[in-house]
Parts: sequence; C-alpha cells; structure tokens
Amino acid sequence: MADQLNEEELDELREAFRLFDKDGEGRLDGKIAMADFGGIMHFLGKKMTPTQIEDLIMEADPNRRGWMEFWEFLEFFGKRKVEEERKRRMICFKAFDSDHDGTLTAAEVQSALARRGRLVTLKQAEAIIRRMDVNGDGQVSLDEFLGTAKENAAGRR
Ligand SMILES: [Ca+2]
Ligand SMILES: [Ca+2]
Repeated sequence: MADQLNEEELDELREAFRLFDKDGEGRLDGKIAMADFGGIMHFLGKKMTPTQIEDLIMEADPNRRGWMEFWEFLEFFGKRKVEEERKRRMICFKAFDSDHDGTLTAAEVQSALARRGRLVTLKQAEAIIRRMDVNGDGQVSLDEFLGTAKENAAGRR
C-alpha cells in the first residue's frame, strides 16, 4: 500500500515521522507514540476533530500497542489514500449513472460530461466506455469503473 504514495507525499510523511519520533533521534527506524497522532495530522495540514483523531488511532493501532513503526506509518497513509481515491471514484460513478441502475451507458457518459462542460459525440462516449468495459457488454459496471474488474479477471486467468 505504501507504494501508492508519491515522492512528495513520502517526503512529507518522512518529515512528520522524524519530527514526532522522539527516541529515534531523527532516524527512521524509531517509533512514534499514537498519543502524538493528533499533532502529526495537524502537521500534515489535516484539520480533524478529537473524535476523528480517536477513530484514526483506533484504525492505525487496532491492538492498542500505543506506538507505530515507520513502515506501519507509511502503510497506514498508503491505505488511506487508496480508500479516499476509491470513495472519490464511487461518487463520480454515481454522478454519471443517471438512471441509477449500476451501469454506465455511452449516453450517460455523454450527458454527464456535457453537464461538466465537456462536449463529446456519442461515438467518443462509446470509445470511453470501450476502454473500461472489461466484459464487453457495452456498459461499464462499478467494478469496471474502479478498475477492480480487471484485477478479478486477471486473477481468474
Ligand atoms: Ca445507468
Ligand atoms: Ca461491462
């Protein structure tokens, strides 16, 4: 999951870890206390309520050790990024699926893009569908849209 992070994000996390890693003296093999997590999120520019931070700590440290190693720290933020991206794409899919039947047709893609000020022909919309349409039924399911259909298909092969 940590490989989902780009260089800039890694640098930022490295810096945050160093800052809060009191016993590691700036090395990245130390541990950070979960009690500092609120400060870390603040440092990363994420505004969160104490309750949100508590939830986050529960998620990051499920067996309540009270600390986190650097690789776990990266894993945690990598996983969060993947989840956020997935959520964003699901919202996008819902906005495109105007008849709410769980699949996107070329006409739906065409009108959704038009609402966003991007005019494409039906042919172009069909081409967009074809790029994501793994099972070739001419429509795009949520799985296909999220890219998980490809992984599933590859896994079966
Ligand atoms: Ca639909
Ligand atoms: Ca399909």
